[in-house]
Amino acid sequence: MNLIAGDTGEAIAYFDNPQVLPLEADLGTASKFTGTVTNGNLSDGNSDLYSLGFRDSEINSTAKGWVLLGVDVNGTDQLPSIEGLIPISSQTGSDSSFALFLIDQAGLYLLSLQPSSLSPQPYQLRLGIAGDVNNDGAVDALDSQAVTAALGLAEGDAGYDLALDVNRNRLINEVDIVG
Ligand SMILES: [Ca+2]
Ligand SMILES: [Ca+2]
Repeated sequence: MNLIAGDTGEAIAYFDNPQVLPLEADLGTASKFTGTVTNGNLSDGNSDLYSLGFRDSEINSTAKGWVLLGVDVNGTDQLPSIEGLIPISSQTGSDSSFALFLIDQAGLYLLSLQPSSLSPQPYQLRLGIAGDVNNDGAVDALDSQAVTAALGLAEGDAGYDLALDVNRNRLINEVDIVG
Protein backbone atom coordinates (compact mmCIF):
# COMPACT_ATOMS: atom_id res chain seq x y z
CA MET A 1 0.00 0.00 0.00
CA ASN A 2 1.17 3.48 -0.80
CA LEU A 3 -0.11 6.36 1.24
CA ILE A 4 -0.32 10.03 0.52
CA ALA A 5 -1.57 12.48 3.12
CA GLY A 6 -2.33 16.10 2.53
CA ASP A 7 -3.24 19.00 4.76
CA THR A 8 -6.87 18.54 3.84
CA GLY A 9 -7.62 15.93 6.50
CA GLU A 10 -7.69 13.05 4.09
CA ALA A 11 -5.31 10.31 3.11
CA ILE A 12 -5.29 8.61 -0.25
CA ALA A 13 -4.44 4.93 0.05
CA TYR A 14 -3.48 2.91 -3.01
CA PHE A 15 -4.56 -0.66 -2.48
CA ASP A 16 -5.76 -2.29 -5.70
CA ASN A 17 -7.82 0.82 -6.31
CA PRO A 18 -7.22 4.25 -4.80
CA GLN A 19 -9.34 4.94 -1.74
CA VAL A 20 -9.81 8.26 -0.02
CA LEU A 21 -9.77 7.75 3.73
CA PRO A 22 -11.02 10.41 6.15
CA LEU A 23 -8.37 11.19 8.76
CA GLU A 24 -8.99 12.43 12.27
CA ALA A 25 -5.63 14.19 12.09
CA ASP A 26 -2.11 14.12 10.74
CA LEU A 27 0.01 13.67 13.86
CA GLY A 28 3.19 14.84 12.15
CA THR A 29 6.62 13.34 12.66
CA ALA A 30 8.21 11.93 15.81
CA SER A 31 9.50 15.21 17.17
CA LYS A 32 5.95 16.57 17.00
CA PHE A 33 3.82 13.68 18.23
CA THR A 34 6.12 12.49 21.01
CA GLY A 35 4.65 13.24 24.40
CA THR A 36 1.41 14.75 23.14
CA VAL A 37 -2.07 13.48 23.97
CA THR A 38 -4.78 13.29 21.31
CA ASN A 39 -8.40 13.09 22.43
CA GLY A 40 -10.99 11.36 20.27
CA ASN A 41 -14.20 9.39 20.38
CA LEU A 42 -15.16 6.10 18.78
CA SER A 43 -18.86 6.30 19.64
CA ASP A 44 -19.97 6.50 15.99
CA GLY A 45 -18.88 2.90 15.43
CA ASN A 46 -16.30 3.79 12.79
CA SER A 47 -12.54 3.38 13.03
CA ASP A 48 -10.48 6.49 13.64
CA LEU A 49 -7.53 6.93 11.29
CA TYR A 50 -4.40 9.02 11.88
CA SER A 51 -1.39 9.56 9.70
CA LEU A 52 2.08 9.96 11.14
CA GLY A 53 5.51 10.14 9.69
CA PHE A 54 9.14 9.37 10.37
CA ARG A 55 12.12 11.20 8.93
CA ASP A 56 15.39 9.47 8.10
CA SER A 57 17.04 11.46 10.89
CA GLU A 58 14.48 10.13 13.37
CA ILE A 59 14.92 6.52 12.25
CA ASN A 60 18.67 6.91 12.49
CA SER A 61 18.67 8.58 15.89
CA THR A 62 19.44 5.15 17.32
CA ALA A 63 22.63 3.33 16.42
CA LYS A 64 20.50 0.38 15.31
CA GLY A 65 18.78 2.23 12.48
CA TRP A 66 15.29 1.59 13.75
CA VAL A 67 13.02 2.96 16.43
CA LEU A 68 10.25 1.44 18.47
CA LEU A 69 6.97 3.33 18.35
CA GLY A 70 4.74 2.85 21.37
CA VAL A 71 1.03 3.51 20.86
CA ASP A 72 -0.97 3.87 24.05
CA VAL A 73 -4.75 4.16 24.01
CA ASN A 74 -6.85 4.77 27.10
CA GLY A 75 -10.57 4.19 26.78
CA THR A 76 -10.61 1.15 24.50
CA ASP A 77 -9.79 -2.54 24.85
CA GLN A 78 -8.98 -2.84 21.13
CA LEU A 79 -5.35 -2.88 20.03
CA PRO A 80 -4.25 -0.02 17.80
CA SER A 81 -2.95 -1.14 14.42
CA ILE A 82 -0.61 0.33 11.82
CA GLU A 83 -1.16 -0.59 8.18
CA GLY A 84 1.49 -3.06 7.04
CA LEU A 85 3.10 -3.59 10.45
CA ILE A 86 2.76 -6.33 13.05
CA PRO A 87 3.19 -5.24 16.67
CA ILE A 88 6.29 -6.74 18.27
CA SER A 89 4.67 -6.44 21.68
CA SER A 90 1.16 -5.62 22.84
CA GLN A 91 -1.01 -5.53 25.93
CA THR A 92 -4.68 -4.92 26.52
CA GLY A 93 -6.49 -4.09 29.74
CA SER A 94 -10.19 -3.66 30.44
CA ASP A 95 -10.17 -0.13 29.05
CA SER A 96 -6.66 0.42 27.72
CA SER A 97 -4.36 -1.00 25.10
CA PHE A 98 -0.72 -0.67 24.12
CA ALA A 99 1.21 -1.82 21.08
CA LEU A 100 4.87 -1.49 20.16
CA PHE A 101 5.90 -1.25 16.50
CA LEU A 102 9.34 -1.46 14.95
CA ILE A 103 9.86 1.32 12.41
CA ASP A 104 12.89 0.98 10.15
CA GLN A 105 11.82 3.03 7.16
CA ALA A 106 11.16 6.71 6.89
CA GLY A 107 7.81 7.59 5.45
CA LEU A 108 4.16 7.92 6.21
CA TYR A 109 2.21 5.46 8.34
CA LEU A 110 -1.50 4.93 8.86
CA LEU A 111 -2.66 4.32 12.43
CA SER A 112 -6.11 2.83 12.99
CA LEU A 113 -8.17 2.66 16.18
CA GLN A 114 -11.09 0.24 16.13
CA PRO A 115 -14.32 0.69 18.07
CA SER A 116 -14.94 -1.84 20.83
CA SER A 117 -17.90 -2.93 22.90
CA LEU A 118 -17.16 -0.25 25.49
CA SER A 119 -19.60 2.62 25.43
CA PRO A 120 -19.34 5.59 25.35
CA GLN A 121 -15.87 5.63 23.87
CA PRO A 122 -13.89 8.77 24.45
CA TYR A 123 -10.20 7.89 24.30
CA GLN A 124 -6.78 9.40 24.84
CA LEU A 125 -4.10 8.47 22.34
CA ARG A 126 -0.44 8.82 23.22
CA LEU A 127 2.49 8.06 20.95
CA GLY A 128 6.05 7.81 22.03
CA ILE A 129 9.39 6.50 20.90
CA ALA A 130 10.30 3.61 23.17
CA GLY A 131 13.49 4.46 25.01
CA ASP A 132 12.99 8.19 24.54
CA VAL A 133 12.71 8.73 28.26
CA ASN A 134 12.93 12.51 28.18
CA ASN A 135 10.45 12.91 25.28
CA ASP A 136 12.69 14.93 22.98
CA GLY A 137 12.00 12.69 19.95
CA ALA A 138 15.47 11.11 19.90
CA VAL A 139 16.89 8.04 21.58
CA ASP A 140 20.39 8.81 22.73
CA ALA A 141 22.88 8.52 25.59
CA LEU A 142 20.82 10.73 27.89
CA ASP A 143 17.98 8.24 27.71
CA SER A 144 20.25 5.22 28.17
CA GLN A 145 21.74 6.83 31.26
CA ALA A 146 18.27 7.27 32.76
CA VAL A 147 17.40 3.61 32.16
CA THR A 148 20.79 2.44 33.41
CA ALA A 149 20.28 4.40 36.61
CA ALA A 150 16.98 2.57 37.18
CA LEU A 151 18.14 -0.99 36.37
CA GLY A 152 16.59 -3.57 38.68
CA LEU A 153 13.62 -1.49 39.76
CA ALA A 154 10.21 -3.14 39.58
CA GLU A 155 6.71 -1.72 39.55
CA GLY A 156 5.94 -0.34 42.99
CA ASP A 157 9.56 0.62 43.70
CA ALA A 158 10.41 4.27 44.18
CA GLY A 159 11.90 5.48 40.90
CA TYR A 160 10.10 2.94 38.73
CA ASP A 161 8.63 4.76 35.73
CA LEU A 162 6.65 3.31 32.82
CA ALA A 163 8.68 5.49 30.45
CA LEU A 164 11.79 3.55 31.47
CA ASP A 165 10.11 0.15 31.12
CA VAL A 166 10.08 -0.10 27.34
CA ASN A 167 8.47 -3.55 27.06
CA ARG A 168 6.21 -2.92 30.10
CA ASN A 169 6.93 -6.19 31.86
CA ARG A 170 6.96 -4.28 35.21
CA LEU A 171 10.73 -4.66 35.50
CA ILE A 172 13.51 -2.38 34.29
CA ASN A 173 16.47 -4.35 32.98
CA GLU A 174 18.95 -4.48 30.07
CA VAL A 175 16.17 -5.29 27.60
CA ASP A 176 14.80 -1.80 28.17
CA ILE A 177 17.99 -0.06 26.99
CA VAL A 178 17.13 0.83 23.40
CA GLY A 179 19.70 3.44 22.36
CA1 LIG B 1 15.48 11.41 24.32
CA1 LIG C 1 11.04 -4.06 31.06
